[in-house]
Amino acid sequence: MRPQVSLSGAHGSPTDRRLSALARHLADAHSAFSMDSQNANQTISPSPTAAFNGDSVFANVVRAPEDPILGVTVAYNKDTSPIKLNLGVGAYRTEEGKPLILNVVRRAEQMLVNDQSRVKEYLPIIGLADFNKLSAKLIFGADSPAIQENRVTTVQGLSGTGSLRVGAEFLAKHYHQRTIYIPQPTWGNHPKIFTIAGLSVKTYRYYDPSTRGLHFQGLLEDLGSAPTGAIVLLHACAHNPTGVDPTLEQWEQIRKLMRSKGLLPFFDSAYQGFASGSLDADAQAVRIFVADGGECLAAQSYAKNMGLYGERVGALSIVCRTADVASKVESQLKLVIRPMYSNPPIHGASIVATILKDRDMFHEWTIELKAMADRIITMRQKLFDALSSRGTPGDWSHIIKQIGMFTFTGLNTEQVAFMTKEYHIYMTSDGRISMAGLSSKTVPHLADAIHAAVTRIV
Ligand code: PLA
Repeated sequence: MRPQVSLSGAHGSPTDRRLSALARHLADAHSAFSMDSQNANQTISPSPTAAFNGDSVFANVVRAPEDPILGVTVAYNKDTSPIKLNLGVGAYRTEEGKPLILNVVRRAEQMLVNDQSRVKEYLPIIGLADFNKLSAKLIFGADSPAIQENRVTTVQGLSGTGSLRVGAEFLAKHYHQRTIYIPQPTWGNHPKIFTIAGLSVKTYRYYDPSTRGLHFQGLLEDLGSAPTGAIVLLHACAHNPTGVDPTLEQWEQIRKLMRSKGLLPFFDSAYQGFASGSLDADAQAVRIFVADGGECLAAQSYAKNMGLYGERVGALSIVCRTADVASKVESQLKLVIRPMYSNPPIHGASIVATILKDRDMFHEWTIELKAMADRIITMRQKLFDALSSRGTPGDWSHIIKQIGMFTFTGLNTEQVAFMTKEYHIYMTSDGRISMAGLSSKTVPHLADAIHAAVTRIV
């Protein structure tokens, strides 16, 4: 029922008119509210009387399992053992086992804080313009013809995950093929991101457990039989979880095959610079696809390579055939973003832009980045040596052959469970360990645990 509102003289003074407008607004709000609550009763509440007799209207909600990766940290945090070790999530730790804030990041933050002219207004829907331009240059190369020809649109995203999600929503809405092929295995969040966005997820063979290397033949066969135009998710470098990347020659073959079938590449670049220590080397795969003039998408994350995990800073670029198409695509990306989170956060993107646009700071970043990559590579060697010296059964050379943040150990679920129970070592149940979470001090403990696991649990 609409409330009775009557104001005499509503057509009189400006005050009366304002009051009259307010009364109309309240009346409308009331009727809208009563409609909402009727709908809610019909569709959501399990019982119309639930709220009155003490039962929760959410009583039917089923408990969800923890996330397979982030849930490892939840379990780790509950463990009170002094020797516990978290090798689950890919988060860089120093030799002292501490999270690292890069010096260049601290410097950039200090500059931002000291700059009194900075404000905290909303960013545009697509984010910080400087950040977007510099991010495209970082991944495609400063001299990329696609950038010079304005064929690239870049929007700021909520780190790698958010950028993938925006790209996926855009494709589900505007691309004619709704099937995306993802590698088997891949980062556990990929299938969820793409499915929830409305794409249909299929897999292509990627990893061969018998060689602990790339299943190149299987990959070519599976992409070769994918329907024309299908989307293909490619890890730009440092494949997660396997640590196995195609060689440049293999990338070239993949590119030829994909272009001949009109498959659309969607690169996930979460580890640029983290794999080899070189930003350019780790972007090679992306760049050979862009160099042929064809189209592709790329999601970038600054979580790992700048250590900005919690700042949630990343970018989505879509390389198009022409500048006109790129600008139309950008207009539609805005329509994806606006109802999702309106516009992205300003702080992390400002840090990145500050570093990328200053030659000295950029140089300092590359040095710190290389130090992180090198420390991870050293940990690979140390773990390999420690297992060799223990005479641990099996071939462990994949530890030094694999690249990036993770080693895909080949340990099975039972062995992982054993290591967690007996040694308080936490890792994902697929046997992936974050090499970035390891230090010289903790290598012997891990090697002991692996040795015990493979000798006791076969
Ligand atoms: N893509 C890949 C391949 C990743 O491994 C990750 C992070 C992301 C995207 C997204 O990262 P971002 O949103 O934080 O930028 N993978 C981590 C963390 C490091 C995670 O699972 O969220 C991992 O441990 O696998």
